[in-house]
Amino acid sequence: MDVNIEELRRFFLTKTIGRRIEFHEEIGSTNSEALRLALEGTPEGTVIIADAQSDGRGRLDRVWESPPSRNLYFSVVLRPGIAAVSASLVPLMTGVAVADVVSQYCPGRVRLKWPNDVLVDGRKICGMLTEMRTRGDRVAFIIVGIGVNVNMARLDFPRELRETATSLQIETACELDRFDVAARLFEALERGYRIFLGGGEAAIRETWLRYADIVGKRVEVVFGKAVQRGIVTGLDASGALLLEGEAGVQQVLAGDVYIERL
Ligand code: BT5
Repeated sequence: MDVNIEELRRFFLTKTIGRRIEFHEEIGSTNSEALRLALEGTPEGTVIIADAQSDGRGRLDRVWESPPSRNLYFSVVLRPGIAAVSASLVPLMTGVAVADVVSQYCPGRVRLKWPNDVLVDGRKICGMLTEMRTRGDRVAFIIVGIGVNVNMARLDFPRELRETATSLQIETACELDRFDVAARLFEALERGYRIFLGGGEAAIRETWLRYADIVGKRVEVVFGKAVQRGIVTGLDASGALLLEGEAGVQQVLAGDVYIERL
């Protein structure tokens, strides 16, 4: 794919996100490259974007399918200069930003699934991987990695994902310009990040919960061999999911959430 980075830059109207952009035809993982550059001191807002990833990463060593010419794979370096304990809302802020953009294409059909999948009518269209490094008790930097399926056709997905994954093209029946989608994502992220830094955590949690539509539902959360069950009552200040179960209210910090069908 022939991408002129200067032309690309004209798409983006943001001040911070994308102030430095590195484009790669193919890379292992944009998150790993962003991590490397962040350790070298690259400024906040640096974006690593790739046409394809040979080692696209999900959580817990899972694979993110990242074929060329179809989708968006990018990672953003953030340096919020805050205490590490305050950083846990960054993934939720990112989820809200992506859900807002996907909603521009699929209004009313977008849901967030804790911790951070974006679904359209129940199918996964985007995954996010947030990685943080600390210095003492402060955040040194956060890498926010985002993969959005833009122009994937159903048959482009491996067989095992065809029922569970989707793309903007499948949902809208239109081929989209990936960089136009990226520009919208950068703007939404910049807006969300400003709200986060300005103390808007409560608004982020509230919007996240609206997209998740999960409060009051009975869920099962699986993390390795551990299973937690209960009814979702909300998110605590740190963004942990709160479950009311037999043993009272428990905090869920990690895992995959399944809504129990009654
Ligand atoms: C995620 O993990 O959803 C995080 C994915 C983050 C990907 C971005 S791309 C840019 C940046 N660079 C990286 O290396 N990563 C980030 P998780 O919740 O663990 O979900 C992974 C699961 O989603 C897999 O096990 C599959 O079931 C499914 N999956 C894999 N590829 C998919 C795709 N393209 N679309 C939808 N589902 C997919």
